[in-house]
Amino acid sequence: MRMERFFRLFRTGKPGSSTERRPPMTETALPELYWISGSPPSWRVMLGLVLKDIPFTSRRLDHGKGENRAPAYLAINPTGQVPALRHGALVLRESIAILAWLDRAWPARPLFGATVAEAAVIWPRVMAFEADLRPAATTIATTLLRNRSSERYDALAAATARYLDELDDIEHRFDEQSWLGPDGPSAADCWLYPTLGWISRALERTRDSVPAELAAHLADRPALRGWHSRFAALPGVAGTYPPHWADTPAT
Ligand SMILES: N[C@@H](CCC(=O)N[C@@H](CS)C(=O)NCC(=O)O)C(=O)O
Repeated sequence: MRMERFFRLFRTGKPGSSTERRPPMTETALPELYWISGSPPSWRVMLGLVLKDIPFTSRRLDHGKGENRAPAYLAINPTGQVPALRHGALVLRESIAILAWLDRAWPARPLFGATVAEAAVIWPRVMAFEADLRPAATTIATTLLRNRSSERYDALAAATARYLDELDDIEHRFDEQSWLGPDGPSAADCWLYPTLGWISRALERTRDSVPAELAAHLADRPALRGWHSRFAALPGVAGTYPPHWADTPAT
C-alpha cells in the first residue's frame, strides 16, 4: 500500500477498515476471564468487569495444580500467566491492556475517563502505579509470604519506604477527592484495591516479623482507609474477593 493511502486510512478510519472495526459488539458469547485466586492483576480485571457491569464467564485456574501451565491454558496464553480474557476468537493478556480494551469494547461506565481531560489524569496514575508501586508491593508481598523478612531486611526496608511514600501521596489526594479518578471509580482504583489487599494478606499470613509502620499501612492513613471501605462497598466488589483467601483465613 502506498504510504499516503496508508496514512489517509489511518486518519479517517474508512468503514470496514481495521481502524473502524468493533469486534466485541459482533460477538454474542460472553467474555471469558482466566484467572487465579489471589493474583492482583487478575483481580483488577475482574473489578473492571464488575464495575462496568459486563457479564462474563469465570474460568478460574488452580495454580497449585499447575492448571495455568497445562497445555489447555498454554494454548490460550503461551506465557502461562493470568489474567487472560477471551472473547470469541480474540485473546487478550496483560491486565491494563485488558481494562483499556474493555473500555473500548463496552464504552459505558468508562474506567479510563469519559473525556480526554479525565483520561489525562487516570492513565498517568495507572502507569505510575505500575512503575513505582508495583515493584515495591511485589518485594513486600513476596518477602512476607515466603517468611524471609529477617533474611531480606534491607530489601524489605527499602520497598517499605517506597510503598509508604506512595501511600502518603495517595492519602493527601483523598483530602480533596473520593476516588483516584476525577469522576468516580476508575482503572486507577481497580489497580490500587487488589494491591492493598495483597499486602494486607501478606501481613496477616507471614510468620516473620514486619516493620511496624508497614503493619499500620492502612491504620495510619484514615483517608485511604475511607476510600478502601467505599470501594469495598461498591456493587459486586465483595464477590471478587479471592476465594482461597476466604477459605484460608489469617493464622
Ligand atoms: N503484567 C502482567 C502480570 C501478570 C502476572 O504476573 N501474573 C502472575 C500472577 S500475579 C502469574 O500468572 N503467575 C503464574 C505463573 O507465572 O505461573 C499483567 O498485568 O497482567
